[in-house]
Order: sequence, then structure tokens, then C-alpha cells
Amino acid sequence: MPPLPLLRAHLLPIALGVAAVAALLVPASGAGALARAEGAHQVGVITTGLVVPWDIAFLPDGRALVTERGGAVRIVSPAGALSATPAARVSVTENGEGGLLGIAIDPAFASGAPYVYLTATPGSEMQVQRWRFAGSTMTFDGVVVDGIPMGTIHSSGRVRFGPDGALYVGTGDAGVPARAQDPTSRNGKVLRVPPGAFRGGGVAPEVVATGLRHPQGIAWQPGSGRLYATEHGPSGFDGVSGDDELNLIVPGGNYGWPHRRGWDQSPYHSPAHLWPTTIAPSGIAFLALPGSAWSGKALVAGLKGKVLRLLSFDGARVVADEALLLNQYGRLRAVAEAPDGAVWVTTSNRDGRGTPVSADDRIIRIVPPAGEGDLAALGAEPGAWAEAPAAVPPAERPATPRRAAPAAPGLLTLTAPASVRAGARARVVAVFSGTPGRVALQARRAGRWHTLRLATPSRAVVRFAFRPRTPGAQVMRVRYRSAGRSLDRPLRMRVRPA
Ligand SMILES: [Ca+2]
Repeated sequence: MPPLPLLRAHLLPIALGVAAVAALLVPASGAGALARAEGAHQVGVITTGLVVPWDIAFLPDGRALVTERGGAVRIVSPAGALSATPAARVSVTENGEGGLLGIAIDPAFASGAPYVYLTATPGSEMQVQRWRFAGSTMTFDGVVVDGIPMGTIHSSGRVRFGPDGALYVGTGDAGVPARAQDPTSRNGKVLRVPPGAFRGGGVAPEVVATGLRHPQGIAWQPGSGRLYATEHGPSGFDGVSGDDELNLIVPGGNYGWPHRRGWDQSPYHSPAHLWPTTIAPSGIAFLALPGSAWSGKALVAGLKGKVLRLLSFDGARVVADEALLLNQYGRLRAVAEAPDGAVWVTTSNRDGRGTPVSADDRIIRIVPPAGEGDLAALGAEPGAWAEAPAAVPPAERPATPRRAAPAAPGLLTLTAPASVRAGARARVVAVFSGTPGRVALQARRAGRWHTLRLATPSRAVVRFAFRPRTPGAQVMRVRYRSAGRSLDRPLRMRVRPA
């Protein structure tokens, strides 16, 4: 008797089951596998039962780590299934807006640095902590940055890796506005921990930007590398409520809090975009993956506004601002682009200021619409930042006795856009992480470098004005000598018409 029919009868449902599971997994397991619709985004709730989820980070294996403000790091599968056992319980003082906040995955997570970085408020300060991840469990590994005093409000705490491989942290004024302008305070700032240093401890972070009140979201525009930060405007006790900001962060920039508000914040940096009526912007994410009409756009989650704002850019400028999910899911906090190109957004209805439903807090999954997007245009924009090559991570430097480093020459080269015309005035801005020694602006002509300008600057930002002699794209470089500190390298440089 041939057993085959019987075997088939048993195997068929199993085979169908495997196929069904595979079909379920496909959309979440690879870029480009999303079933996008033409002209419309699709929205669904994939996770329920969280308590004040604050931030999301995706592991290389596709799982997400979601922080809950009360101290738990939760594991969520690509399909949204919430693991019952947290990966970690972080000891925090959850008073007011403090607690367990931001999360970021080490850029070398999959190649020997399985670390997760958290911002948390144990006691009365905020720290950047490093945890080691193995399997489904995290163990504490060290404090990277501390000494960020906390009050009950304005902790901020978003933590992200930039395109330069450094770790950036947004810190709020902690309810003391003067700290935002105090260069000795780590509050009211965007801080930077150089590449590699985040695997050490007790880092004195660089201050990238000052004059911020409560920057809860930081993100880089794909292609250009421009850094944007969301900013809560005053909320009553420290000014008439309103004037939430999106700021284009440039190193050394001062964003005016608490001295200025609104569209014009001169002599400080004015916002790139303003919400005159409070939305309480929290997380921001750019859509960096291709294949969607939203590629290159940014999404900003609004707490009080109960809204997700979709921002379109023309280069550095915000040219459109559209409201999504308005009043449909309540307060929205974290937003992240998943590895498959979907967008995950968390509610924050159990944070004491919302009206939770039984399913709260939730993760909402949005499949952006099909389309082309404009990723290329963002990177080609005049004035785009040129990123310096990453410095050697301090942790990987050979151990040598500490002494003054010899002057280290270096270069940063970029091609000026065609809009920088021959004979017309143009400007170059080079930004260093410290004060460089001597700096030369050079242009390449007929195969040789010609020095256009020399400077011995007294600050980290060096500006040159020049008139290109030859038409077409100008290949420019900044040649510099370090003043002795190993970090005195050009971070960024840009050139644009004056
Ligand atoms: Ca401002």
C-alpha cells in the first residue's frame, strides 16, 4: 500500500501553515517587501499593553527594543508581538517627565559591540548608560555620561547615532531656563560623544548646540546629513503657550532659549519651522529608505497635539507640513522607521496627561504610500554639509603615555555646487570640534591647490568669503593644523553663494 496519500494529507496543512507564516514574515523582514499602496498610507495597531513607551530602536535581527518610562526595556517582534519578559529593568526615579527615556543601538552592534545606550534618570540626574545585549537580556555595562541635573520636567533625553558615528543626546533645561545659555551646564543642549568614546566611561561630551528648552527629538536628513531637533516652546509657566520649533542644528549654534521665541530669533538661530499653536513635538524620524512617496520626508510626533506631522523638505527648508492621525490615537511620543520601511509610532496616553483606552499604550504601524520620494534632491542641495571622515575611536587608540599631541595636519574636501558662480561672492563655513591652529582655504585649479584665504581663528567655527575664478563646480578644501588636541579636526564644512 503506498503511504503517500496519507503522508500528503498530513503534510499539506503543515506546508500551508509554513507558507502562511512565511507570508506573514516577509513584509517585516526585508526592505522593499512592504505592500505599499499608491497614493495612500495604511495604518494599523500592532502592539497594545505598553505603559508610557518612550523610544524605539531596531536590532539588526529585526526585533525592536522599546523603552517604557517606568524602567522596562521591552522586546517587540517585527510583527508587533510583545515579549512578556522585559530585556532589562532599569532603576529610575520616574518623577514627572523623568524615567527611562531614549534608546540607541551601537553602530557596530553586529560586529563585536553588542551595546545598547539608554538615557535614564536614576536619582536627580540624567545619565547615558551603556548596556550589553545578549540573547534577549541586557546587563548594565557602565555610565557613559552623567552630570546632567534633572528636575521634574524638560529632561528631553533622546539619544541617537549620527552619520559621523558619534552619539548625540538632547537635554532639556530641566525647568531652569538659564541653564540653556550657560556654557558650563549640560542642560538645554545637544551633546555629542565622539565615535568610540561611548564605549568608555565618564565622557565629557562636546556641546553641539545651546539655547534649547526641551529638544525631545533629534534626526538627520538622509543624503545631506543635516541634523534637526524638535523643540517644545513655552507651556504657560515659562511663557505664553505656543511656538514649538523644528531647528536645523549647526555645531556651535545657539537657538535662543529663553531669550527669543517665534520665527525670528536673531541674533540666535531662528527655527527651520514653527508651530505657533502647541503640538508638544517629541520624536522625529526621517524616512531614509527608498520606495515611498514619503522617502526623504520627516515625521514628528505631537503629544498635546495628538498628531503626527509629515514634513516635506526642499533641501534644508520645510515646504509642506501635513497633519496625520489627528485625534485618532491620542498623545504620540516616539516615531521610528522600521528596517522594512514601515513607520512605528507609540502613544503616550498613560503618562498622566492623556485619556487612555484599555489597549493603551499602543504601537501604531504605518505603511507609507508607494512612490519615488526625493532622497537624491536632499543630498544635492547647495550648502549641504560635507562630513569629515570619522576620527579614530579613542577606545581603539594604542595606549601611550599622555603628553601633548604633535600638531596634526588634516584636510576636508568638498565640491561646491554649481550655484556658486564664478565672480560672485561665496562663503565657506568650516566647523571644528575644538579651536584649530592655522587654517587655509584652498581651491583646486588646473590640477593644483591654490590658497585663497588663511586664518588663525579663535573659535571653532571658521568662515571664509571668496570669489571663485573659474565657472562650474569648485573643488574646495580646508587645510588645517590642530592646536594640539586630537579632536581639533574639521567636523563639517559647507560652501554656498553669499
Ligand atoms: Ca529657539
